[in-house]
Amino acid sequence: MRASEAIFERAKRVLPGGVNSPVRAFRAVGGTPPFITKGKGCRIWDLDGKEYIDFVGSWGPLILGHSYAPVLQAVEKAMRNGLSFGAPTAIEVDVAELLVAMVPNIEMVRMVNSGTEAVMSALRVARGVTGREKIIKFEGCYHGHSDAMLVGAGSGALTQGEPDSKGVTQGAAGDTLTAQYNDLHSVQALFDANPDEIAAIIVEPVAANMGVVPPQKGFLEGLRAMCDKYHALLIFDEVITGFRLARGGAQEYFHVRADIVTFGKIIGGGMPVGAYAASREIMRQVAPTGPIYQAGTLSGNPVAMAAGLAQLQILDQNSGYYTDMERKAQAMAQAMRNSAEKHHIKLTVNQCGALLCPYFTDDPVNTFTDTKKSDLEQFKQYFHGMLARGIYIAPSQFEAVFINISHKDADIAAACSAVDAVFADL
Ligand code: KE4
Repeated sequence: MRASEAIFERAKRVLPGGVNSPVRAFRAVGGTPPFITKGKGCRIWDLDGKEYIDFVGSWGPLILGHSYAPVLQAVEKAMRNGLSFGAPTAIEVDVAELLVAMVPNIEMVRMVNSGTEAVMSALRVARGVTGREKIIKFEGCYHGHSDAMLVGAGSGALTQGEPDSKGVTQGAAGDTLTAQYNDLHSVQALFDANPDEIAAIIVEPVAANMGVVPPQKGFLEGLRAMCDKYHALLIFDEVITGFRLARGGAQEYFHVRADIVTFGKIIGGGMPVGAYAASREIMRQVAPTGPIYQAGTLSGNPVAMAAGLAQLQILDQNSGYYTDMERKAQAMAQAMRNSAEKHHIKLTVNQCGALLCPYFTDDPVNTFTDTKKSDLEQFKQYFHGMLARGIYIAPSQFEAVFINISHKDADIAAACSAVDAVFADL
C-alpha cells in the first residue's frame, strides 16, 4: 500500500484527516485507507493495483455495481448536452414520476443534493406544516450532518465517539429529543412530556448507522400509531433503505406508511442526489407554491438525474433483484455464524434485506445500547484481516455490510472464506 500511504500524507496536509468524509479515514480501525482508482462490478482497485471485493459500494449508492454500463452510457449522453443549466429539464420530471410510481404514499418529490439536505428539508417541512418545533430522533441513528440531527448521532459521529458535535448550538439542537430505537415506551415518554409540541418523529426504518439493527415487530407500527394519535408526522429516512430493502423501500417491506420520506444514495446512481417526498397536500407547502423555503443551485442536475434514472429504471424493471440480494445476505450472515461457532468467536450477526452486520458479542443486538457490547478490538482485527484478504468492508463497527446486485454467489463465497480464515486467527 505504498502509493496510498504516500498520498495519504499529502492528503492530511490539505484535507482534515486526509478525507472528505470522516469515516473514510480509518480512525476507528487504524492504518492507511487504500486510495481507490477504479471500480467495475463489485470490485475496486487501489493505487497499488490491489483488487478488493467491495461491500461498501460508496456506502450504498452502487447497488448495481461500479461502472454499470447503462448508467455510464446515460451519463455520457447527458453530459454531451451540457452539465447544468439552473433551469427546468425534462429528465427531472422523469425521475420524479418514477419515484412516485415506485414508492408508496408519495405524490410529489423535491430533488436536493445529498441525504443531509433531504433530511434537513424534510424537518423544515414537518415543522412548517404542523406549526410545531420539536423533533424526535433515535440515539445511534444518523440522518446526515445538519445541526438538529447531530444529537446522539450514529455512523461517523459514533465512530468518532462524538455523537453530539461541537459547534452545534443549543438553539439549533434544543428542539431535538432523543428516544431509544426499538423502545416505544421511550417515545411515549417524550410525547407525554411535550404535549402538542412534537412536529415529527424521524427514524431509519432499519437502523443502519449503528451497524444494522432491524425494527422489532410492532416498533414501526407503534411509531405510526403515536404519530396518528398526537398529530405528528412520521418521517422515514430511507437514504439507505430506499430502493435497497424493496422496490418501494421500507414502506413496502414493512407495510408501514410514512408521511414524509427522504432519499439519497441509490437515487443518484453514484452521483450527488437526495430527495424528499410526501403527499401533494404536504409538498405544495414547499416554495414556490407554499411558504416553506428550500432551494439548490444544482438540485435536479441533469447529469446526476441521468445516472439516477438509469439505475432506478433497472431496479423498477427487476423486482426479483431484491429476493436475490436478501438470499445472498442471509447466506453470508449464516456463514459468519457458522465460522464463529467453529472458531469459538462470540458473534451476533444482524441481517435485514440486503443489509447485514456482525457484532463481536454473544448477546442479541436489538438496541443502541446492545451495539456497544461488541468487542471493538476484535472488530478491528476482523476488519484488517478481511482487507488483507481483498475484502473491502466499512472501517467501522457502526456501519453496514452492503450486499449489491453486482455480488455473485462466487463473490459471497469468497468473502465467507475470508471470514473463516480471519476468525481462525482471531
Ligand atoms: P449524505 O448527506 O451523506 O448523502 O446522507 C446522510 C445520511 C442520511 N440518512 C441516512 C440514514 C444515512 O445513512 C446518511 C449517510 N450515510 C453514511 C453511511 N452510514 C454516509 C457515509 C459518510 O458519512 O461518509
